[in-house]
Formats: sequence, C-alpha cells, structure tokens
Amino acid sequence: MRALLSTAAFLCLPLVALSQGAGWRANPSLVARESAQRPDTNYDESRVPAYTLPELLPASGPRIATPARWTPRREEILGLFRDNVYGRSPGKPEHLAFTVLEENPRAMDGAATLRRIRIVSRQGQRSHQFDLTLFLPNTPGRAAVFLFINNREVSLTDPTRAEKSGFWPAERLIARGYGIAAFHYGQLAPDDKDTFRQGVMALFDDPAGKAPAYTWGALAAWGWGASRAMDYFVTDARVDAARVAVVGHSRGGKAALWAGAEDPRFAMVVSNESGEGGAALSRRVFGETVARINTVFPHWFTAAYKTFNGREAALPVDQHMLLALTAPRALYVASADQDLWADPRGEFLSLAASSPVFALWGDAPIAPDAMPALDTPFVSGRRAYHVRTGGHDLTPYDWDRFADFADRVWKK
Ligand code: GTR
Repeated sequence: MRALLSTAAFLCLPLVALSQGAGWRANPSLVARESAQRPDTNYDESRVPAYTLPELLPASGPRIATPARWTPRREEILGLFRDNVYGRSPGKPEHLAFTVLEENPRAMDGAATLRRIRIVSRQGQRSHQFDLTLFLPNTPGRAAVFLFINNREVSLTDPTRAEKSGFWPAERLIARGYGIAAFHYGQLAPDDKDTFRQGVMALFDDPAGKAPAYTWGALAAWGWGASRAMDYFVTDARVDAARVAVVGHSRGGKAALWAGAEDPRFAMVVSNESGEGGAALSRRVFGETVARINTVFPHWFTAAYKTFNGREAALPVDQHMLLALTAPRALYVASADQDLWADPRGEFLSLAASSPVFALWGDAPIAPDAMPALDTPFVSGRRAYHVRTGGHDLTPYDWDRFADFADRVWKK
C-alpha cells in the first residue's frame, strides 16, 4: 500500500508540473534562497493550499451572459471591495480648481510641451492641493496619456528632466507619440501609518474630529488623486481623455487597479508587480500575505480587511474580481522573475480567472496553464501580461510593452 501511495505521489509530480504549462517557472535556487531568508513565507508552489475562488458570475440566480447583466453584479463586487478591502472614498470635492504653474512648449528639446498643474480641492473651509506634471508630444491632435502614480522619490518624475530615470522614461513615451503624466502619491496621503490621514483625507474628515467620514485607506486616497488628474485631463484640449492609462508600480500598482475600478473613465489600467492587495490572488498564500500586508502597512486598506488576516478563504472577494472590474477596458498586468514576494504566477492566474467577465465582450478566455515564458509578452484581446527578467522595479522594458499594448488597443 505504501509503495502504491508513493508511486501515486510520484505520478502526481509531473501532473503538477504539466498544469503549469510550458511557460515561466520560478528559479528553484531563488525559491530556496528566499525560503531560507523568510522561513515564515511560502515561496513553494507545492505548498499553495487548495482553494476555490469566489465566483465572478454566480452559477445560481439569473444568468449573467451580457454586458448589461454584468452592470449590477459589477456594482455588487465594487461594494464588496469597498467594504472589505480598500474602503469607501469620497467622489469629487465641492470645488475643484486647476492652476497652471508652468507651461513650456519647448520641453525635451522641443519634442514636448510641459504643463505643471496644481489641483486644488476645497471642501467647506478646508482645501488640499497636489501637483501634476504632464508632458504632451508636440505633434498635431490630442494625445493619449499614461498617468503614473509615483510611489518612489519625487525626483524620479522630474519635470525639469535634469534627472532622467528608467522608472519613468518620459522621453521614450513622448518619442512614441504618447503624453506622460505623474503625481507623487505622498501629496495625497503620506505613506505612514501614523500620518496618512494628514493628506487629502483631512479634507473630508468630520470637523468634530469624531469617526472618519470615509473608510478609505491610503491606496484609495492615491487612486482618488488619479481621478482628480483625470478631471483635469478632460479640460485639456490637447489630451485625448478617452485614452488615458493609469499606471502604477507595486503599492502604486495596487492604487492604479483600484483607481481603474472606481473610475471607469480610465480606458486602460496598468499594474506593475502590484502583488498582494493588487493583481495577485490572496488565496494562494504565496509570498506576501493578507496578514503580513495588514501588519506592516495597516494604513493602506480599510479596517475590515484586517479581520481576514490568515483567513483568506473567508474573503468575499479575491483579486481576479478586482481585475474583472476593469472590463471591458484594457488591462495590462506585469510581473518580474525575481519578485516572488509579489507572486508572478498568482498575478497571471488572477488575470486568467478574470476571463468570464472579459468574455461578455467576446474576448477569448486566458487559460490558467498559458502563463507565457520569461520576457515573452502575451496579449489576448483586451488583456496583456508579461514576466520580465530581473527584480522588483519598473523599467524601460516594461514601459515599452505598455506602449506596444496601447498601440494595439488604440490602433495607433
Ligand atoms: C513591499 C510591500 C509590497 C509592495 C512593495 C512596494 O514592502 O510588501 O506590497 O507594495 O513594498 O511598494 O515596493
């Protein structure tokens, strides 16, 4: 019997391997190294627990087979994310004003126009402001724009271009005919558990200082900033507001996905290595977990999310449902080979699991075993994915792929 069991176990191995398809696989020595460094974290595919994802289109109840039928279900799922994960955000403030701080029609050696815009929100007696940097190509017509939520040093999105970073390769996007914009996330909510409410949240808090009026966490506040930038774009005659992509890396990628879910005006959503609380499936318990992210970054999510620490299976959502909220708009999910903390496979599986919703617009399903090989971008209808060589970062390679995808979906 024991011999039979071990034969069965042996036979199962190639089956597990086969179910991953011929695509990317984590480097075993990297898995061993990371596992040794963080023994409390799972980096081992064979230790991913069996899980069942919540259904996007419930089999019981009225069948959802058309985009119109999806609309109420979408609202329901959005509500589940608001209540359990990211919190409820306010919409537009009572007053919103845009001030041009600077306009330079000869930026980037004449290739672009630079506009620096101050976005001022007023609510009652209080006000909040943050700044948007926008470069537009000096070509005729309105430009599609990549809006970046900068979660790193302010200098990486330098409007003077004295500093040029691969993290935000603005010249490259301009050369391809795209506008590129950025704001710094810290101006919306400081990325700090003790002070995060001192940004835009203070604008909406109860003046009596009692319970906060809204349950949003910092990720939602950063996403709210993206929506206010969009409010500006619709007023700029040189911006094609119907073609704006919201882009973020890591915690910024989580915020970009939530911005795209909350604000359907974004025609494209790009998540770079957003991982836990972003594109990756929580139920895989691979790399960063719900408990860990809530402990180290308690200010990112709404309070209710903490009740799911170590209880992923009890969540009424998983992150494939967040990706599905993008439909029928364009969605790019990107991972990096060495970034096991963000769970590249979990990001791809999440994208694959969003398929039933994209299918309502005729997109072919993405099979869970179709994860592409390293550095082999994969495009399927409105969705795209790649896993890039290297570590946790946003690079010119990633931006080039996002622009390739935009060329394709926007028929440039
Ligand atoms: C990590 C965090 C991730 C990711 C990352 C980043 O420390 O655990 O969820 O957001 O930071 O933003 O670079």
